[in-house]
Amino acid sequence: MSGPAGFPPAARAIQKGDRRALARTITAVENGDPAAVPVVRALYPATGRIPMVGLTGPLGVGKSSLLNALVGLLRGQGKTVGAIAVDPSSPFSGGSVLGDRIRLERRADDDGVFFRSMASRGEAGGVAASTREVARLLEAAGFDVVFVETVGSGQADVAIREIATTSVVVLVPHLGDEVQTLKAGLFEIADVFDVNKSDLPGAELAARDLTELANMGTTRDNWNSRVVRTSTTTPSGIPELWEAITAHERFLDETGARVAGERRRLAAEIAGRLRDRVGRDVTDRLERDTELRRLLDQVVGRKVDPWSAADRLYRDWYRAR
Ligand SMILES: Nc1nc2c(ncn2[C@@H]2O[C@H](COP(=O)(O)OP(=O)(O)OP(=O)(O)O)[C@@H](O)[C@H]2O)c(=O)[nH]1
Ligand SMILES: [Mg+2]
Repeated sequence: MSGPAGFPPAARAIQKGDRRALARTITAVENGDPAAVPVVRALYPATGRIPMVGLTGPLGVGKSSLLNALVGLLRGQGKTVGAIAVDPSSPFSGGSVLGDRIRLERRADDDGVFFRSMASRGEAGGVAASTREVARLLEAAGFDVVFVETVGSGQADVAIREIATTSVVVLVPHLGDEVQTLKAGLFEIADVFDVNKSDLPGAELAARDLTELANMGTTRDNWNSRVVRTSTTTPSGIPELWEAITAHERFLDETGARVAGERRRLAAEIAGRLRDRVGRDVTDRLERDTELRRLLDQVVGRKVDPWSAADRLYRDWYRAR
């Protein structure tokens, strides 16, 4: 997939708009195929400029329906759109909820749209890493906006925190349980709250509650979270949702928060990559290296505790070099 030292041909093909090269490289990323690495790396300089919009929220609130509606709106404006749907890892996903899920429309004849769903196998960190890489590939392929849909529960929203420039948290009327989810962390990541299914009763009240919550604080960058109401069935509120997203994107540019956010996300990425490597290396050495195997034996035998072992390793093996 890559030339000897130059720019990998697959990377060039992706930048020229070759959708098959794009799809093949995405598959390689998903499979953890090392052949994808030089391609993603070569394209890195061509990334970091477009809106990466996260759509997150509980199962079945209408995230995919909204994504379809937003794609329709943006295509109408002549914008091209890439979208990634990260499959729910919740055990409920195999049940009736999944059966009722909206499939992202294929739009096979439209080159200005590219949908891809990613299986959330493996641990959440792995999904976040490969989702981020796929998002970069989509940007390098020239799409004007990239959406990432995730189920906002547990670890899945880590992907959003690490990727999105604007995060939309989607909820529905009758917030009961969802408000608990908010307290568990979704609230901090929401630049925009969307009360979807606002054709159902209770939407106004839910929006009012959320506005109150949103007014209680600002996000890290001093942005006041916006609250909008949508219905994908009526349909209504879709342009307003997009306007709230672009308002946040403008805010990022006007205040310098875009660069600050990039720094934060990339610092986390570098630390994460290093953590993975060092972790793998230590695990490996603890079994293979004679001296370290002895150390592990002592921990197993309760002669040394794991804290001291880690301290010793850190001091002798990593800090020293
Ligand atoms: N009444 C009403 N139903 C909606 C609306 N938007 C979506 N739905 C329905 O809600 C169900 C779930 O929609 P999806 O778009 O698949 O929701 P999702 O959040 O992507 O679902 P998961 O990906 O499984 O978490 C479907 O039956 C939709 O038809 C809406 O605005 N009003
Ligand atoms: Mg969905």
